[in-house]
Amino acid sequence: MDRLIESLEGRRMMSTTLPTLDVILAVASDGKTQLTVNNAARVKLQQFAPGTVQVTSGGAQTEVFTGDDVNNHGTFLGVDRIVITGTNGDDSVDLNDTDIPASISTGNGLDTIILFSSAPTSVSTSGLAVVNINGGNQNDTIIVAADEDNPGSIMALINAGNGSDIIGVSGPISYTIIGSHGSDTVVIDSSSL
Ligand SMILES: [Ca+2]
Repeated sequence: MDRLIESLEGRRMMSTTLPTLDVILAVASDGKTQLTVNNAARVKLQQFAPGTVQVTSGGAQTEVFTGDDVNNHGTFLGVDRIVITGTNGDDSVDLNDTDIPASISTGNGLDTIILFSSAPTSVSTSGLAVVNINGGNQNDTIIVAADEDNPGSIMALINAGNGSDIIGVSGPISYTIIGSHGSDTVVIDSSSL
């Protein structure tokens, strides 16, 4: 029991150094319902198909949480677009199931961006989801993976920015990679393209 308490205290101390996550759902000037996530130092977004998680009406559902249940930021309905902005520190951004167009910018720092499409029957009224990723300066790790059963669902525009970046692409994805300055490592799993 003593060891469990020590472990929890350690996690709490680490979280105090992170900036406050800022999550806003609002209708943008173009009429799209935009989910904005600012100060995304350590954030994970998971989209579920309608009806799978406490949904009472149709439309896209996105759950946003920081990876710690204590900081669960809830479920958001009717999201047309996701805009994620990190910090100038080291960010970790996970976006799962990406049939909603998204933009991810993580600024400076050693950032890790993981994009994974996991829903074989994801609902999309707009066709291809276009995901813009901008890793910013310094050494970033960017992974984009699509589910084998969900071909053509992601079109990724990856700008790794300066620094020695690691970029991985896997699955049936349309992608464009801009490495910018620095010695980048690009790994393409083309077996399923
Ligand atoms: Ca950053």
